[in-house]
Amino acid sequence: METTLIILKPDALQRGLMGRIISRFEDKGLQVVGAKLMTISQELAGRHYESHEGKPFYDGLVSFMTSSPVLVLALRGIDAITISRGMMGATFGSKADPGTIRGDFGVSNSFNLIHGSDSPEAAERELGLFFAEGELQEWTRAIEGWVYDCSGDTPE
Ligand code: IDP
Ligand code: MG
Repeated sequence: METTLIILKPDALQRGLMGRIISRFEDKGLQVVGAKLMTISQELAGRHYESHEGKPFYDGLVSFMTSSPVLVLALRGIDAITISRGMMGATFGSKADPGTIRGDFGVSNSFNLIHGSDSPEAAERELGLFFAEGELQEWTRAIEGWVYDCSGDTPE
């Protein structure tokens, strides 16, 4: 099982899209193991996006991400990182395919609704930035045995 860090960005909250976006992940079968409504500080935005420092869009990105509250989620599942990146769609709303979150809900290239970790290393680092020890909930869903085939040694 993999856990990934998702952020519903300020535009998703301002536009009232939180529930519809979370529903997509729940419908798919990913498990919510962490959730936090917060306003990101400049310092945290800088650490989260440190690999983009110096790029032309960096200042605008930090200012956008700190401008109003976000919903931070930790989602768990087999291949949760790749699955959720696929569900998010391409970075730019104008290019993202229909059927994806960015493709269905937005047209902007900078207000693109959602962040998702892009590798296991990034997920570990980003989960550590947003969730303290013990904040992720280890829980078994009542539906687990119907989301995955659990008849063998590992869920499939
Ligand atoms: P990703 O979010 O799809 O992983 P990244 O390339 O990692 O995309 O960029 C991080 C974020 O920076 C994007 O989600 C978007 O909000 C913003 N961004 C990236 N490129 C541009 C750009 O060319 N103009 C404006 N914002 C950008
Ligand atoms: Mg990225």
